Amino acid sequence: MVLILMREVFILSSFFLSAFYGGFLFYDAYAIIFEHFHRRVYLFSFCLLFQSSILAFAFNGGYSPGYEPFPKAMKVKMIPGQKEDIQRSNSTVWKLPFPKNRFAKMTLSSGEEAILFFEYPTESQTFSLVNVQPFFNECWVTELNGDGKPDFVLVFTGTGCGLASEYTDVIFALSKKDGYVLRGLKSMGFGSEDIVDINCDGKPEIIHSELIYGGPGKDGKFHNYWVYTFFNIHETEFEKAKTFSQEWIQFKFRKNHIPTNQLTSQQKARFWNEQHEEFFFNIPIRK
Ligand SMILES: [Ca+2]
Ligand SMILES: [Ca+2]
Repeated sequence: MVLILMREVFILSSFFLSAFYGGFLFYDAYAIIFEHFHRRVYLFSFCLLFQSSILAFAFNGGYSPGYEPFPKAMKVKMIPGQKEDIQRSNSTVWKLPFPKNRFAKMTLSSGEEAILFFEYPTESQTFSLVNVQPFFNECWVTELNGDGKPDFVLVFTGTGCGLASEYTDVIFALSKKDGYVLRGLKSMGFGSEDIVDINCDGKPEIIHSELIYGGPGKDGKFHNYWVYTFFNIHETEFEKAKTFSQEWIQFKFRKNHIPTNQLTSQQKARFWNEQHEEFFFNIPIRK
């Protein structure tokens, strides 16, 4: 009886720890072990427990450029903001420069409700950030819709370890004649390398990434894939880029930019439909 109880506790705690530390980093390896040992749950649990211990100190970020489908795409000018150091405050403030000694300011106040106060020299707007990742970690000024008025990109990250640390909520403040429109994009490991001009036509492409778990591929093994979808911005709207189709790149724990030939288009469509989450989220204006 005690043994059975210990076994159950062991299995449950392994799964729990694994989930906590973003255990799917080694999902690919597990799938192979799992199949090989005919679904022996002890071994599977042990692997989860083992990697959980390692992942307690796991890396954060930095893998994404290694899988970008167009590593030589033309860079878009992205000017980073400066984070203001505010002691003993629940606000994060980014100051963003652009020509003629002017600046924009983004202030995130988090309390019971996270509020984004957005200040451009002659305009200001307040938005309520409901269910957005908690850490306001990066901010850039750039030009995305070609109207000559600066646009802003704000990156919010979460708390997990391993791959779970790569979930980002990206807020785009897109210029219009009077004020700005905010658009929210959910992506993984979003960084300045995800805004590039792939076809060199002067219009930036926004690269969205998502991790999709594949079933058995052409080689009969299970693999995971980084799936990239491309968007252009027309005025204040995201539109799927017409020139580029979606790219699937196998996750190999080392640099890889080559689209996979492991999956058929039917398999891709199936895995995508089963797992894909919404691209966008709403950011309500606060009255
Ligand atoms: Ca603009
Ligand atoms: Ca382009």
